[in-house]
Amino acid sequence: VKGTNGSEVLQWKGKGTTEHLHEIVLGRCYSFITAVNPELRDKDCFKIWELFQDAFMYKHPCSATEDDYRPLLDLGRHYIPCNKSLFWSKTKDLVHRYTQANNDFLTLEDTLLGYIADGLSWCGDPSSPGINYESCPKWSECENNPNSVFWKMASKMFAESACGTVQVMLNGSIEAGAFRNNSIFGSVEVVNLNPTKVSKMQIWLMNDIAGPERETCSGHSINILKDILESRKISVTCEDNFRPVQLFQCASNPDHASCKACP
Ligand code: C8R
Repeated sequence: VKGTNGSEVLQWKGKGTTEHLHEIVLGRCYSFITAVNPELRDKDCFKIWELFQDAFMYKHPCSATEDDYRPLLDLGRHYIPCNKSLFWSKTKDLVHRYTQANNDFLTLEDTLLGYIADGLSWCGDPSSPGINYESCPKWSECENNPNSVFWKMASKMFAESACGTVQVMLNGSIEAGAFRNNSIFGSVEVVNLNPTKVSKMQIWLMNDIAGPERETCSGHSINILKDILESRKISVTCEDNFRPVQLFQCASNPDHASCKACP
């Protein structure tokens, strides 16, 4: 495959860099600091784009490192109030429908860097123009690709900054189990919570409204998560199909039995 100036670019199995990445990153950054969280109005969006592109452009997309992203993450980080952090795994749509309507909780995508990068794909290429718009490595091709390294690092930073009571929204309808210790939630966030700052985790275990209900709060993988947290001196509660969240599932499935006021 030829790059825009005719030179050869590497070929991968994942989708390539999002078109108009530069404009999207800048646009999202300005919209975040002006509309979503004006307390951050002094962040330098132009510098954020520069550090973002410095992290991956002209680099081989299988050798991304934490050092590549550190300047970006240092500049992009900001304060997150206690008791608001909401983690998730395999509930991406539902959790964001909920946080968009409820200001009591913040996911990583409700912070500046998560908001900028959500849904985007990017990777570099050693030859000109330094960005591969054709394809990017999947996780199965190489673990240390620019997207994975970014999300792991941003997730670690998000977990480290949590305090008070935190929440996690898990999916009880998936086959692999609601809690998987190889997910980013299981492998990065749980282990980077600071027990001197975080006293409690509330688990919201959501099932797809039409089922299947593969796991409840007494399930095997939930018990593993409870053990890990309790051994770290973080107390745990778990609620099946937390009603305030279930109501968002009901919005798109109002006739289902569990959506009736008096079931
Ligand atoms: N987090 C991780 N990955 C994220 C992300 C995020 O906020 N936002 C996006 N778009 N992604 P999953 P998980 C992308 O298996 O592994 C944080 C990444 O490409 O459902 O447990 C967040 O704070 C990533 O590979 O969940 C949350 O608490 C998948 O989506 C966990 O980590 C992750 O999809 C979720 O990570």
